Amino acid sequence: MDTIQNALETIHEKREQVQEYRRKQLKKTLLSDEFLNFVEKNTAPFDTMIAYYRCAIMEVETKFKVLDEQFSLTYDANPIESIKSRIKSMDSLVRKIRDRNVPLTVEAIMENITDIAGVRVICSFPEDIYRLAESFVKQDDIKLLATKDYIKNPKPSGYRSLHLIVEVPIFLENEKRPMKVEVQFRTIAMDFWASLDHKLRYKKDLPPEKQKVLTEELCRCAQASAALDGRMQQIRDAISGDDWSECCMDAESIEI
Ligand code: 0O2
Repeated sequence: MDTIQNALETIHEKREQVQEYRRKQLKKTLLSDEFLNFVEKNTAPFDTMIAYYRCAIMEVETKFKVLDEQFSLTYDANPIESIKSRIKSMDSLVRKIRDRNVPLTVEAIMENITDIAGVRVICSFPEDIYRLAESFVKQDDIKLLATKDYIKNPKPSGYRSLHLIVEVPIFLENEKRPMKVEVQFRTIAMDFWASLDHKLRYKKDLPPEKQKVLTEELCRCAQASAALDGRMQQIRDAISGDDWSECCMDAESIEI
């Protein structure tokens, strides 16, 4: 009996330590007292929500792994270079909740914040992005909620990526639950650019003039990198097809 009692006490102590660690971690971030109170009062539903988003990420990742396998059989090449997934950070989540005046309830957060679960699919070639995206949204358990095509319409910063907001079901013990996931498709070059741009955005202590010069230079890099993506696509098309003349002509006309 004593052994069981000791074990229970140890579990209780460990749980307290975990809660304390969690409180400290949360306080290190930008979170307001209001949000901290909300998370503390809703620990179980909040954790459940995050676990459901993790499941949704697993579902979506699996779908892309399956498509990658099938494409490699059909086209003799894997279109996906890598898949990176993330649950939105607390700071970023709180910023969005505040910016959009989302009520502090788990239901309202799940309804209004569509990128808590994010899956980034990195491809070598722009055409593969559209082919994959089309096959993905055609699946009968995927509901497409929104599309933002920053490849055809890049952001002023130069950001390029195809964003899809989808709903995907997760299958739990007694229910099927639709979960929102943001899928970002990028080429390797777009991803390389976005990670450098991200570094610049988070470098808050740069003098404004330097920030401006680097932002402009990054914008030029985005154009050069898009041109390079186009040329690489043409070379790939030429390798797999007969008509290579257009590839060489266009390549000369693109300045990097
Ligand atoms: P994090 O760290 O990923 O959480 P929506 O979410 O669609 O309702 P929002 O936030 O305006 O509305 O969406 P947007 O601008 O279409 O896409 C948001 C995400 O795209 C960002 O996530 C980035 O991951 C990426 N993104 C958009 N614009 C840029 C850009 O100019 N540079 C870089 N590097 N990434 C960009 P979050 O929410 O900012 O952050």
